[in-house]
Amino acid sequence: MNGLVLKKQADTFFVETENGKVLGTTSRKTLKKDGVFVGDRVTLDAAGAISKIDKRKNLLIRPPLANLDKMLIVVAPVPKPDLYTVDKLLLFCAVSGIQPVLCINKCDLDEKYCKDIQLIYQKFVKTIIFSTREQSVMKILEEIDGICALAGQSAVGKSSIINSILGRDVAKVDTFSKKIERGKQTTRTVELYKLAEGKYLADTAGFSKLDERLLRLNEQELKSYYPDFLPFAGGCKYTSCQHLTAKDCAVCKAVEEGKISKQRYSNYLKLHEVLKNIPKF
Ligand SMILES: Nc1nc2c(ncn2[C@@H]2O[C@H](COP(=O)(O)OP(=O)(O)OP(=O)(O)O)[C@@H](O)[C@H]2O)c(=O)[nH]1
Ligand SMILES: [Mg+2]
Ligand SMILES: [Zn+2]
Repeated sequence: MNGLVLKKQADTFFVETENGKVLGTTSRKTLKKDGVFVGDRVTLDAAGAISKIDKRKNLLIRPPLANLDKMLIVVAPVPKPDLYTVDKLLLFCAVSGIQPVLCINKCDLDEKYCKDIQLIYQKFVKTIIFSTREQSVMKILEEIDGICALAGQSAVGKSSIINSILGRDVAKVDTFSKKIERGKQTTRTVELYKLAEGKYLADTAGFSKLDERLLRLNEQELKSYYPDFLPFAGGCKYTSCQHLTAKDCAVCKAVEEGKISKQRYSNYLKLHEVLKNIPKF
């Protein structure tokens, strides 16, 4: 029998089987316990234990999740958006071949602010605005296909998205914290929720650290992952231009003229500096 691993708790794996039932099971001794991940498509033996893991499309270590098709990057007016994290996540998606969607939540608080964020990103990434307190949260469901994961700062409303779509409280939400500006990291593990047939969404504790794959990136390659820079890059005097100084650089000029977001550009410089200073081996 085939199945999909939805959750791991101590030594138990919760697997959705072909007939839609969820089984709590273990893995056969021949498979290492830490070798089975949420998102794995597996075969169960006659006793119901995991005996084989299908070849993976991809595997993330932090959070531990296999076969990711899409990443939903969540931001909101509160807590104050950290767009450097958003840009790192977009870079991570580009480098890993994962499709990103920018999900701007809590539009009930400040719709204008949400639209301002949308303006920065909508030219090069699919962007939706909604609130988990309104019917508009269902826009998320349209974006989900296969295995998707929620990413973003603590307290932006990732777990609330799952609860609102399912219409019941399955994912833990922080309802008492007054410290919403910082978030309390209420969600600490990865769990895949089935929202509809073929639509799975993982609640995660976020993807805040720079992934190893990003750390291996050469700073000179960085510019090729900025789809908003590309239309202007042809105008730079040198093809090797890394868009660091205004002299002879068409990307810098576009930033000056407001055609590229200043924030995106300053985050690019920040990441460029980080990557440049990491010893490569
Ligand atoms: N006003 C408003 N508040 C919301 C909305 N969605 C979520 N919240 C609130 O935001 C707070 C944080 O929500 P969570 O769903 O726990 O956020 P999270 O992203 O899962 O946070 P972590 O698990 O800590 O990463 C809660 O108090 C929610 O009630 C929304 O659309 N509008
Ligand atoms: Mg959460
Ligand atoms: Zn340039």
